[in-house]
Amino acid sequence: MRDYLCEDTIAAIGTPIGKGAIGIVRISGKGALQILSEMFRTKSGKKREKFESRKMYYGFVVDSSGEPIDEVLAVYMRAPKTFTGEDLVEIHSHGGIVVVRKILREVLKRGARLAEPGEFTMRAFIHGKIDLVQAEAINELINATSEVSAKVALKHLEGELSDRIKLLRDKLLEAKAYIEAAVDFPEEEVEIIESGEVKRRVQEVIEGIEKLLSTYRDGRLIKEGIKVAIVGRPNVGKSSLLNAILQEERAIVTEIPGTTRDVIEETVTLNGVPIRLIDTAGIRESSDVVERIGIERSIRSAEKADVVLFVVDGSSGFTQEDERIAEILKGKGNVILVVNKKDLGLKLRCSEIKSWRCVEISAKRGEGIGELSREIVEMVLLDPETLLKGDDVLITSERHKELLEKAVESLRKVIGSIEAGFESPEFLSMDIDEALSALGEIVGQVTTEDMLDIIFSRFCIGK
Ligand SMILES: Nc1nc2c(ncn2[C@@H]2O[C@H](COP(=O)(O)OP(=O)(O)OP(=O)(O)O)[C@@H](O)[C@H]2O)c(=O)[nH]1
Ligand SMILES: [Mg+2]
Repeated sequence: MRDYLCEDTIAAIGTPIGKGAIGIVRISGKGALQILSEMFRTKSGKKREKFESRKMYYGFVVDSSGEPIDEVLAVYMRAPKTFTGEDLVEIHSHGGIVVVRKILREVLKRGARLAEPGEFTMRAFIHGKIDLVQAEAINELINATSEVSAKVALKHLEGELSDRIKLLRDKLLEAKAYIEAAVDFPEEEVEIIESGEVKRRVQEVIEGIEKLLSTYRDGRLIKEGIKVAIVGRPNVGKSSLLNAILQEERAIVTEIPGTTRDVIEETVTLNGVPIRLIDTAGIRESSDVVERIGIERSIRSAEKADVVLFVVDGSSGFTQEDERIAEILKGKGNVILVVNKKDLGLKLRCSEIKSWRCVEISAKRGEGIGELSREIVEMVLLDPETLLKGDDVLITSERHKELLEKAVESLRKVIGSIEAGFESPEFLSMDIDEALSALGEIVGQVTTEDMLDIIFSRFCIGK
């Protein structure tokens, strides 16, 4: 159970479990220093009376019977100038599962509790070290799979999105002050509301929020990766294309039609942008139950994808089976026709294709893959160059998007009421409060335990 009052001392392993040069156990809370003092011995085997804050100490940690567990470097950081805002201890031991776990076990025996996922970061938030957007950004940064997504997360961590939200909140508070004046001076009420000051400010906030909302599509693509589904009839070279892009033999390739039965997903970075590549079962009429399930999944993948690579075997032209797949993909604006097997000579050329973007490739020889990558990134209108350099703050979280939408909705009501000229200032004020509270929830000025639970349970233990 998470402790929102932060009364107990928490501990966890902060490094990945496995072999490594060093492993780190972190302890946060009132008991951290006491635990370190009990476990730590100097090189000559003596207990240490005093630990200065932010100083590394070399020595040993011992178990309850005084047996050494490992040679370590340990640091104590005094509250409140620490990540969590509490007393924080780190014990750096040799990496590897046995030693680090043993140290953690000893720490727990001495009164610490195993931290829940994200609990260190949650304490940082509760103690006002970071706001909620920054807390979420830490997780985003840890989970970033591409340079661009790491960069966007870092901007959030540095507070750029939080600042933007704060600015919008401040402007709304100004608008609210006008409304409150109208409540306090009823005889001037009409004049105050009609002066346009409230409306102008609310309108500006709506525009600011809408600008942020318009970045969500790019933000989501960057964070989650562009979903690219490879579909087509059997044997056209879909799995070969997956392998060519990944530059490894990930999927089984054979000359037997119907080789791929299930959906295979792999992540790769193309031009700095994360891509989730999805290889699917070849689509055809089939009486085989397993294959039919696979085909249904192929069609579903195509429906859910940001980009669909419709692969055909250019050496045999556009067949009836291809026609049927084209029928399924009709009307979708995100399809790239991939004419494969160029090395065998093509009966179908991209110059004949009007309705789709088209690229000629040889998956077997790895030809045309660069051009195809560019087409994919271009299709979703992401420009990696600008994204990496750009100063724009992008929103990447669905939670933020929903709250921003909620705020805009309330503010539109305010504008509507002012224009209709019949709402009393108290009602206007209530709608502005709703918007303020939605914006407040983004940065964590307004929170509930449930909400924190959902957010922090997505973190790993030890962060
Ligand atoms: N010459 C040539 N052969 C290719 C090319 N791409 C794929 N092939 C061959 O085509 C056959 C089928 O390739 P796969 O990649 O398994 O085709 P698939 O579309 O995944 O097939 P299913 O999984 O059955 O739907 C294999 O024998 C490949 O070696 C290419 O660019 N040129
Ligand atoms: Mg295949």
